[in-house]
Amino acid sequence: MAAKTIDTGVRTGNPTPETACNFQARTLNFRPSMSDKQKPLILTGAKPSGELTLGNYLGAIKNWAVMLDQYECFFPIVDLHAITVRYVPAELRRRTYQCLAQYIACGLDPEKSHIFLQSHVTGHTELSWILSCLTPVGDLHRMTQFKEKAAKPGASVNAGLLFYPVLMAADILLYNADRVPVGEDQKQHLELARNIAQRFNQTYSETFNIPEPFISKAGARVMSLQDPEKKMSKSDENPGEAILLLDSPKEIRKKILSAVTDSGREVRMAEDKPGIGNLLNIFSAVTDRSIEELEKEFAESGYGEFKNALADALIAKLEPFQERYRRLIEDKTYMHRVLKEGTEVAQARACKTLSKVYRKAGFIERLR
Ligand code: AQP
Repeated sequence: MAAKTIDTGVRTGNPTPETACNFQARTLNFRPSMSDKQKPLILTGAKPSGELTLGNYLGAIKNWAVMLDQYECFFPIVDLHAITVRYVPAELRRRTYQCLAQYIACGLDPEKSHIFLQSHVTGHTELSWILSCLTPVGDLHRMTQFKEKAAKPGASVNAGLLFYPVLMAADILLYNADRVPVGEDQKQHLELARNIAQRFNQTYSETFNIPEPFISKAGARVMSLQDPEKKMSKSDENPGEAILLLDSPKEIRKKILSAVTDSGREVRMAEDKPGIGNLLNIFSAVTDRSIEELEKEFAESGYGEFKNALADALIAKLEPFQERYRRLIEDKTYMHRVLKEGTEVAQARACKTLSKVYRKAGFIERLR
């Protein structure tokens, strides 16, 4: 096979080539602990393309926070993904810090996980290029998120928007993640990442784990408050569509009370009740109570009483989070330390994978 004839033989004892990458790994002297070595690795992140929403929290971050003991956790803030749409540089910087403080305030403990910025680790974009050469453009054109974003009025349909899922595949494969916890909206991208990994393994020989999606049932897809057929997003244009994690109690109540509901007045899950169904899902995910229990409790209430109770639950849930956030966002020194430590571990692992990938793909090792 081609891969065998072009293999440079590093595995048989050749000295490791000097690269910017492995230089850093050596200087930082990273050694994973025994317990970390034995744990499966998860990797997942959010992009600082706007303020984090309740959808990001319930569909993703809340579930990551309970995985800290069971997995070795890599939580990048995927800032390079945030520039596929028009953006303001100063806003990106502000939102990146906000996202970091919100990760920690949501319970992603930096002592038990590796939190870093995608743009701080050499390897994401390099691997993405190699993977893009194995990805049919037709596969990318089929991605729902691309189609939706490209169809928005005034959208700039740049190559980055199309190649976004390849960069996402690189984010995952660079760390050889075993599992990727995401909301349901990212399932298609993850499937593509699996296909790309398989294609690389078949073309060059076994290199990547095939990552498994991990989609929690509760909150898997939080829908827009104004259009329950569409998911809640950071980039929603109408502020009434999404609850932001930093919304004030007044804003939260106003958004919930004006959320679209359906005809009738019964609070129950039904095909013809997508608006109430979405609010019930949110209520259930926020309070960890079952839908049946909530349906029973609000069987005699109208929508108004139900919505007010949901607003109360959300405000109570977000209050301690917001207090932690306010303390963290003021402490840049602490945030920089978290990023530095996370980057060191991530970079060491990324370098290892990248040098293996280059070798397998037939590149000559960089010389010392
Ligand atoms: N509405 C949602 N319901 C459940 N999960 C969601 N996620 C996002 N929206 C929902 C999950 O949040 C994680 C981080 O998402 P991301 O920032 O990487 O990108 P995204 O999915 O594109 O999020 P947004 O909010 O829709 O951003 P924009 O508007 O900028 O595109 C992911 O695990 C995602 O599944």
